[in-house]
Amino acid sequence: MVQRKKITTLTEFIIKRQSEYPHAKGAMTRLLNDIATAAKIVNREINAAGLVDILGTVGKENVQGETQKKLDVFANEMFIGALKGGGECCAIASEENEKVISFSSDFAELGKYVVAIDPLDGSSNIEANVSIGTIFSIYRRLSETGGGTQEDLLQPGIHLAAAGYVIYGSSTMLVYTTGKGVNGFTLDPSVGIFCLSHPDMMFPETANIYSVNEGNYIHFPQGVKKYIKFCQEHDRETLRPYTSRYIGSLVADFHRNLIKGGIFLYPGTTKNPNGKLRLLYECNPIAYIAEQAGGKATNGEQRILEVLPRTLHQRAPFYAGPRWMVDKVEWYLREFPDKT
Ligand code: AHM
Ligand code: MG
Repeated sequence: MVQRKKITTLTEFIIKRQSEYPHAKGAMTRLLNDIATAAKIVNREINAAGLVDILGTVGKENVQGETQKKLDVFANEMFIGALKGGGECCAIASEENEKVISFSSDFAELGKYVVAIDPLDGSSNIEANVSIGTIFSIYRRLSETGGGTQEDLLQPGIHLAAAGYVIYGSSTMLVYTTGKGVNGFTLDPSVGIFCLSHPDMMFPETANIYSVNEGNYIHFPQGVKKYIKFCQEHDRETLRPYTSRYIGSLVADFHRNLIKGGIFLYPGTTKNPNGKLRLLYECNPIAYIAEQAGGKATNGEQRILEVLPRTLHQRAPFYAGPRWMVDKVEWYLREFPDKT
């Protein structure tokens, strides 16, 4: 008889984790479930994206007479709706919205969490059928009553209660941490259930990938230029030259590097000293996962999770990967500072 391994679903897993906290009332469990449910609906729409041209173009009516929405707008509305309806969250900051969306309720007590979300990161890749993702961060609110505020969301990453991402790739995965390791769940599309497929994810000990948009090389800080040259040098013992891999979709690039071993770099440039990625929606959650997987994330000078956010959409240079690789970039940045 063929022995099958017992499948652990995402819901089973988070409930089991909740039981490790004697005073937990299940709010985080419900919140993560709300995110997973919205992710499944977004996943369905992404999978159908290639049919949009046949069924009706974006902005026009489709065959059912419904107006087609751009996928990033759809994803944003889906996550906001799920979190609002779920009741465990009192405010959301989304990369798609300028201001905090604060929830109010006349009849129910508002949830004790706030969520920062990039509903569809890398969405410019959709038309090329390239992997994209959702990135989320969960904090406990600081305010005591009413709807959540901007201050609730401007907390440094060290105060994260949970963070994760969903990758819509060759298969769809949800990867998350609540500060006790990183676990990955693959969606079984036939039944619509996330199943534990990657328990206790850690960066592998050996790593030889570097991921950076080298088209910007000329504008990079000296230290990064030197580090890239270091990656390209020949040295058998340290597996150099490293392999260069860059998708241009943060979740996909980071996820590959987590599985195969590699560093992700999005440096500041002469034109944009803070780089491109957003501290709240992209850097902090990925940094939390990187650290929980035995790695490290920095802006080149400071641990990402210790940066105090001042505005919702602020950007930060970002380097994340195995600890020893990030240490090396930091060393180059220190040794080869830019002349001011
Ligand atoms: P977005 O939030 O507008 O989708 O941009 C973020 C994306 C990241 O997923 C990715 O790492 C980066 O932009 C790629 O930028 P670039 O095209 O400059 O290399
Ligand atoms: Mg983004």
